[in-house]
Amino acid sequence: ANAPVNITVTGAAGNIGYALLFRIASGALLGPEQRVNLRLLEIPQAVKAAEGTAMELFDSAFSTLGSVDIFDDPKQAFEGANIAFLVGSMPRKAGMERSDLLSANGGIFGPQGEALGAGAADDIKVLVVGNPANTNALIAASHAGDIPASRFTAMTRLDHNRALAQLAAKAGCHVSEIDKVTIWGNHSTTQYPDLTHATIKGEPITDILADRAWVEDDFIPTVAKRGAAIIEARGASSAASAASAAIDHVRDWCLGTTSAWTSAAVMSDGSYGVPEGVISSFPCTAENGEWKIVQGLEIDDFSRAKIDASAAELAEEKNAVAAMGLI
Ligand code: NAX
Repeated sequence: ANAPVNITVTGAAGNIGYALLFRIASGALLGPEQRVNLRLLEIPQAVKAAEGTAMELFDSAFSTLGSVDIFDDPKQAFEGANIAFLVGSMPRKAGMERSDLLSANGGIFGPQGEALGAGAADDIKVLVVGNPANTNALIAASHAGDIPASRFTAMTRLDHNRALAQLAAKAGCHVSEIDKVTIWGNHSTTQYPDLTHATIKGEPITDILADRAWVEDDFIPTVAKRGAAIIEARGASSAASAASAAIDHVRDWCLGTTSAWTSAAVMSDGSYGVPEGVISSFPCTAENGEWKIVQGLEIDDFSRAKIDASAAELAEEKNAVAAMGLI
């Protein structure tokens, strides 16, 4: 058997953590043959709750679970990590100033990036889920020493999956029959869910795209604001679907994508006019443990404006954290 894979999950006692840990431990991430060791990072006040989750993991007697360890110190939690899910953060709360939001997250993701740089394994792969995810990933990457920036990614897979589900409902097809959907830009309401290249059973969706009212006034805002709609309905934010998307992202990254492409927020190399050095969502494939941005897609005027707007927001966030000395 392969050596166990060390997986660190931050925010382990939170809602997403509770859904994510059991899926990782049960083999949903790396398959039924791969043993995983879980390393849970929490703030001191939540360590007791993380211990409760660890008791339940223990009680599940998963054949793929090696060990579970709990930490309140990032240096220890990331020691030897092959994969890191950075879920715990300080998301925006009502009335919060942007500078307060960014500095609180700088205080979390700067030290976590440093700890990753100091102790993670050479093949470390980092997925940032905690919001503002793209900029938190940028902060972590900029503190991580020798770890290539390409190992720091942020999650737009939930937005991608939401887009698949909305299109399948509209077209009356199954999500598995859809390919070539893209989320561009920031994991925020400026994101651009793009159906321009989408196919169903390999065929372009010409009729659906011609229904501009549906695409522009229904599909795009529904996907971009789905997080708020879930909060409104459940009284709590998306947790199981977010955990499932996190699994999809990291599984594809480790084992390779199986569709034409998926959506992942990766370090921009300037592709499609997105400024170099921001972590933006792109159409991506993964092979041999590396994400690649799909090249050569035609971008129409509508898409151009949407991509530019979200990229501008990312550049603004980057400038703000740079001005605060957080990157
Ligand atoms: P919860 O508030 O339930 O859990 C967060 C946990 O993180 C808490 O247990 C807290 O103690 C812990 N934490 C805080 N600071 C920490 C630190 N410095 N080190 C370790 N742990 C720390 O939130 P939950 O619903 O689990 O959501 C987690 C994050 O995911 C939020 O930032 C949320 O905004 C973000 N989301 C991102 C999504 C995406 O698509 N990228 C979608 C879902 C979700 O909204």
